[in-house]
Amino acid sequence: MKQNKRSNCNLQGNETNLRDKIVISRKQYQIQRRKRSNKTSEHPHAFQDHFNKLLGGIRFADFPYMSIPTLTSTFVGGEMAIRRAMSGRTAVVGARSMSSWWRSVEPAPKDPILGVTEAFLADPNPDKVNVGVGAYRDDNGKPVVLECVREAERRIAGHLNMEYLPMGGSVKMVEETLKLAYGVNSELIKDKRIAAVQALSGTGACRLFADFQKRFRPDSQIYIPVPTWANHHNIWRDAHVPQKTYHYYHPESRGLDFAAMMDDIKNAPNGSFFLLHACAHNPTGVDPSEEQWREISHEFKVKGHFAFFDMAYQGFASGDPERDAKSIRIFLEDGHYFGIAQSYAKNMGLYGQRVGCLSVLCEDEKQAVAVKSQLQQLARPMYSNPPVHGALIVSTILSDPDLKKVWLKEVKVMADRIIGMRTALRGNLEKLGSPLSWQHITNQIGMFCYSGLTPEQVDRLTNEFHIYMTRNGRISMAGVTTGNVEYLATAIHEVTKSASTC
Ligand code: PLA
Repeated sequence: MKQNKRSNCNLQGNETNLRDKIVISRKQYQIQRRKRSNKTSEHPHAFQDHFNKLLGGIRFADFPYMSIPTLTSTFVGGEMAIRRAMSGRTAVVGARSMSSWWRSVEPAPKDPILGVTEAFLADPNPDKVNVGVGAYRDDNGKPVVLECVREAERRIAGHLNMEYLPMGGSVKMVEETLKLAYGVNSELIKDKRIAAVQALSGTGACRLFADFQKRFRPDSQIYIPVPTWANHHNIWRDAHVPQKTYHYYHPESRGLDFAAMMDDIKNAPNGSFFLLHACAHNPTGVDPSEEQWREISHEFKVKGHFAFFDMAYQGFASGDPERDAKSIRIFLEDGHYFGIAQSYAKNMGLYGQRVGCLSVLCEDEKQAVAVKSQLQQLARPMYSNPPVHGALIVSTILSDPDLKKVWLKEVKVMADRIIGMRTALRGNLEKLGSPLSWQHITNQIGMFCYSGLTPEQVDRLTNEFHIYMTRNGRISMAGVTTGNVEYLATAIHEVTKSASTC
């Protein structure tokens, strides 16, 4: 009963009335109290409980730490403020109200990518195949720890103290990371024109940038390609940056819709923010050619747009991190100011270590110092400073030329295995006599194949063949092995053979 009362109460009251009510109520309460004998032992929340009757069931016993002005402004601030206030009260609220705290919380929808992993893990079938999340597997389907990482761990072992890193993370790791994106001999790095901080992998770098964008360009929006990595939408939504989209994929040709993309770039208001995938576009596996990147860069210059590169797969497209940085180098040549999110999840296999970097190219050192300090200030109340272990692994590998060589070789092995699996998957489908064209499997690059399978076909693959992938038809090629490629091809053939196109 009490719970219903609370949830029904109208909190959007008139501020003056409410304040008056509270003040009057306090006076009445004090008078009543004085009348009582000193012997009366009062419940510590008696004063706040007195308010309950006044304000339709809100239990002020829940807010004993609040002064009257705070109480007033909180409750006239609307339901959101109430929720905030209540969520901070976990420790002192009596058990009697606890069941009502989260009554209005509905289960969140399943994540379209990580939800697939959950469903896969719950399936007891021994033949199940997971080509959902983009996590690299060896040809036996096992997760891989790179040899360079193992060696770095051996070197670190016993030498690591557990002190906090600075708010901006490991300076050494950040420096090495910038070299990968901007070039080993970049003048910009030497001139200290890049504001850069260690980030919680690629996701954290994107989010930090989105928050930075909101804080310093509060009226801006972000242009996001169609389609894109699903989490991009969540990231900019939660940073309260309005989203627009731009054309990217052309379903009929299974390639880039370059003309429509260029139109969208031209038609966007001057000085717009654009999210670009630096290489190995997720989910389509379709990247602009070098020539197209040059045209994009030129148009960005004309329009004064800001490019934010998400570079989650450097090395995974071609097998060479240098080549995969081509888009960025083209923008550098053209003198842009841009931002980059970098991640070591995929190219160093450090998924769970959450190590990455956010960088923002600035006009001069002074500006870079200011921007970096603001990025740190954004990080401080969120997670204070980033974790140390993954950063140390990265800096150990990249600052030792021999170990770096081992890494480069291993990246190439991973990319090549994926390229080999593309050929095998296409070959198997053709061998089965599929009437459809599967050329796009080998044309696309990076971790994913945007197969063209419909959500219904994907559902059949899951329900009938225990093959798990995202419902947009994205296949993580990193999960395909010589052991399961035939099974995968047979199942795909089975669900597509009567379709005119896939
Ligand atoms: N940006 C893009 C384009 C990505 O595809 C991913 C990961 C990230 C950023 C973030 O990676 P990180 O935070 O781990 O560095 N995408 C994965 C995993 C591999 C995921 O969804 O989180 C995917 O399966 O799409």
